[in-house]
Amino acid sequence: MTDASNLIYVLNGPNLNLLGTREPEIYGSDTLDDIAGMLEDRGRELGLEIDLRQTNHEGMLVDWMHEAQAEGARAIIINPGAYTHTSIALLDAAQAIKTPVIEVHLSNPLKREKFRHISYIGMAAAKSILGHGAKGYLMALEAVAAGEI
Ligand code: CA2
Repeated sequence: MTDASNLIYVLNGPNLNLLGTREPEIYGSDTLDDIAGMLEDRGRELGLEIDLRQTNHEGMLVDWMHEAQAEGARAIIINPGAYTHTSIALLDAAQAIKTPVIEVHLSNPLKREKFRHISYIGMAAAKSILGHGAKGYLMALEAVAAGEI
């Protein structure tokens, strides 16, 4: 059996495949591939393996969260995109698994439209990192490495 205790799932929700192509003033200009590269570089230094994925489908995120637990992953870093603000299914998934979940957002939804102020998954997240752009993903990784999560 492979040792997954150093495996980090980095899950990304709808439209984040288009990151870097528009609204750089809100989301920055890094693409998801850039973010994957940064995490893999830092992960190598920290002895953590990164499995970064993106989907536009809510149920796929739920399936991947279950998979992370089944595989024995150390943590899930997740930017659920707009599902953050709508998905009780993601909240239930985070509550149903023991794998710790860190919520990351490039922008700070609390400083944006009111409909972005609620985060369902945030209610079950061990930590939420908002408004630090791509660096927020690295901050999440550092928190795992530091044993904070
Ligand atoms: O700030 C974040 O990371 C968000 O999760 C991004 C979501 C938004 O609905 C949340 O409120 C906050 C939107 C993702 C859209 O992704 C794109 C970004 C740039 C270019 C194209 C798509």
